[in-house]
Amino acid sequence: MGIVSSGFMGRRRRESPALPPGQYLTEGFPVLSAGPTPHIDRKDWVFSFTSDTGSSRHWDWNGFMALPQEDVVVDIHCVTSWSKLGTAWRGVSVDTLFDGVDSHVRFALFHSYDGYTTNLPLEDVLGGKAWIVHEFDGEPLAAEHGGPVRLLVPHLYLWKSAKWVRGLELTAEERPGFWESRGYHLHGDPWREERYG
Ligand SMILES: Nc1nc2c(c(=O)[nH]1)N[C@H]1C(S)=C(S)[C@@H](COP(=O)(O)O)O[C@H]1N2
Ligand SMILES: [Mo]
Repeated sequence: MGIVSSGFMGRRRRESPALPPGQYLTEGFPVLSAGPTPHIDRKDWVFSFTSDTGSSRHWDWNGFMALPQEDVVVDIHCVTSWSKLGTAWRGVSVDTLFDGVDSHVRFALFHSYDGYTTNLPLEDVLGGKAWIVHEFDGEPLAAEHGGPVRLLVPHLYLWKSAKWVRGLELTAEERPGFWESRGYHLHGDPWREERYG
């Protein structure tokens, strides 16, 4: 990248070692959804975990809130080039959902209440890398950002952080999700600029 004379730029892009290549900082929190925002009542909300053999476990709202909760502060990066640093979330580690699960498959497909899906290798959601979150900045997660509950996978582009998440399915093969089957990269690491497949 060359040096751009500042007079031509409406707003200078701030350089920061915390920013992956091609990203700029935003203080706001843009909303990006493929369709209308679904409104899911907490009393109707259920999260389902389905194994590759078809067995499943479910958490309703009270069961989910009774799981160990974690507070995480992380940077998030959207493939449309904005990044937001130091965002604060509260929720359940995906590791907790896997307690007692003995799986031999390598992939998961996450499903959402709006029909959205996204595929993730288990190595990207286990080991303290991903959470099912219900609070942002100390407040219940707003519906447009995925409330009551969304997936948060901060080390990958934000399209992987499925909003209005309703479950995960273990799969032997990697099955491309909504954006991954429409040209986005299967993996989505912002530090490697894995934007498109
Ligand atoms: N269920 C669902 N999750 C979704 C989406 C969606 O359309 N439906 N959009 C994805 C995309 S492309 C992005 S960039 C982020 C945006 O999250 P935000 O609206 O909270 O900024 O949500 C992701 N999760
Ligand atoms: Mo996106």
